[in-house]
Amino acid sequence: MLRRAFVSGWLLALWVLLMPSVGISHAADHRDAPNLNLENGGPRALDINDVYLFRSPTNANNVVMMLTVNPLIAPGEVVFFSSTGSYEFKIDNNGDVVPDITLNLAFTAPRGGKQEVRLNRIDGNGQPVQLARGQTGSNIAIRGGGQMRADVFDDPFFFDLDAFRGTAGRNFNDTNQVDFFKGFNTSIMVIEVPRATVKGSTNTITLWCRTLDSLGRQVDRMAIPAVNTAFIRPNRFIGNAPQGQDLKRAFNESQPVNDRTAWGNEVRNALVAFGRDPNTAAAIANVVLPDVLTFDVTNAGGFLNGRRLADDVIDIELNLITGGAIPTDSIPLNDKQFRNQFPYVAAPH
Ligand SMILES: [Ca+2]
Ligand SMILES: [Ca+2]
Ligand SMILES: [Ca+2]
Ligand SMILES: [Ca+2]
Repeated sequence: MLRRAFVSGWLLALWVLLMPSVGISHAADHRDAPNLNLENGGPRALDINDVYLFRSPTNANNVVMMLTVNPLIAPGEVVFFSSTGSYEFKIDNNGDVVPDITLNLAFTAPRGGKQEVRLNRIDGNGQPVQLARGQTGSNIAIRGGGQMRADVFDDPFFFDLDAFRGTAGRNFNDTNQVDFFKGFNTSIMVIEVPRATVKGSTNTITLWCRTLDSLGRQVDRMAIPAVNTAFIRPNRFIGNAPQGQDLKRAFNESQPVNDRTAWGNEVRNALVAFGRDPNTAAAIANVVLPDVLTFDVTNAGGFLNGRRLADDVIDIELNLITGGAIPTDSIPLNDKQFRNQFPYVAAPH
């Protein structure tokens, strides 16, 4: 316990040292970069929180993919998907981390509280093929099998963020466990399709998601929880002025295929700063880079095999980063029970 207290205090001291005082909520990927920060006037609807990928519990031949955006929606707050940008699931199915299938979702401006959504599939650099079209808030059939839905739901992510940051007088050793995301909603795109429509000659695929602005520029990307938030150095600020290169933004605008070359040093250095020896740091860096979810479409297990809704990814990553010194944030599950059928996520608060 003494060791845990020491490491925790040391980790928190490091964290406080690294944190810019701009009120960013570092989490799975919620508000990960200043240009996505609502307080700075950033595009909240293009800020990715989380990506999920798992075998359908109701049909073993189906794969479920989810992308959550719009962090920290309060109950009753009316929030929409971007109608100027778009959302993409990038699937690699031949092991080179270069996407072979893109599933693109685009939304119209809201009318009467609803948006029209179109799902297009793009194979390689080919032409888009429309797979689905319908309204937010309804299940929409997908051509070739499966269904999709886009709506506001309970945020499925759970984490004692204040204890991690050492904010609100909290730490991992106190007796007050609080899920920072309890009671908050988020905007979610849920897609369930037959695995045969996304896999290649083997059963392994990788997935990452990205958001694009109105000019088609990549704004945010995410797959493994907390890679950008935990390992990439934040901006340093003098007053409100950012100093030097915005590494978190650069990470978001880069491609996973280049991750080990571009970000390997950054992640290894962060792990050494967290107290890991260089060899262990290098091994862990090769687990979290490239930042894609790797998934056997026949395997019902969870993270690091894809990511299921209930997987305690924070505990798994705390163990990985601290070598077991901090085994848990003591938040074992979401504040709402997940559904056992499509769309699997819980109704909004
Ligand atoms: Ca994000
Ligand atoms: Ca590929
Ligand atoms: Ca929740
Ligand atoms: Ca936990």
